[in-house]
Amino acid sequence: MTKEIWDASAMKRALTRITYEIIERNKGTENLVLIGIKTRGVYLAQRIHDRIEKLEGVDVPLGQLDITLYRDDRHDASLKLDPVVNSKELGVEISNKHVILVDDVIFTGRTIRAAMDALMDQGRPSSIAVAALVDRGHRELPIRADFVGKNVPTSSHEEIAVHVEEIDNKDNVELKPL
Ligand code: 3GP
Ligand code: 5GP
Ligand code: MG
Repeated sequence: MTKEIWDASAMKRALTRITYEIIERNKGTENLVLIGIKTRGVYLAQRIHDRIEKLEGVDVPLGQLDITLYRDDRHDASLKLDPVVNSKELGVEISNKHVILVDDVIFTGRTIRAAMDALMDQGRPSSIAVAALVDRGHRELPIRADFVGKNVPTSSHEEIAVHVEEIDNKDNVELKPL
């Protein structure tokens, strides 16, 4: 059975809170760069960008990373999904910047690891932090999110559906059986 965890207004509030937290922790917006991870992370990063612009009047550089999952059939016992970086084209300069990676869901941490590799191939950021709308647990690497909308403990038979207006014609977060 699908359960709605957040409706559109709760999701908007969480993004607003995350935006304030980012500005507070960075002591402003200096040297800040937002990088959204495709697909939905890009739209969430855009929203954080727009909120920063409203609050601080600053147009923070906004880039994106194309990381998708593919089924790793090299070890078929697991048949797990592994992230691949499809394009390292970020669209922004990251050297000496405080980079915030934005994704909809953080799960095993492998996507963030791939994203960090891609970033560090292209420059030397002063720092990298992670913002995720939902942390569903099950980390397989020593990686954490610095800014979290909500921690949602999930089983391996469940997944989180994050819907965004831009793609899904609605904003909400649901917990669904696989
Ligand atoms: P999204 O980023 O556009 O939301 O990251 C690749 C896509 O895989 C994501 O798209 C996400 O929606 C989808 N996905 C959904 N459920 C899972 C899951 O349980 N594990 C993984 N690895 N990806 C999932
Ligand atoms: P990772 O396991 O690498 O942390 O997550 C892999 C990718 O799949 C990330 O982009 C993450 O956003 C997405 N993902 C993992 N689990 C879920 C989930 O339950 N729902 C959604 N929508 N995306 C997920
Ligand atoms: Mg994602």
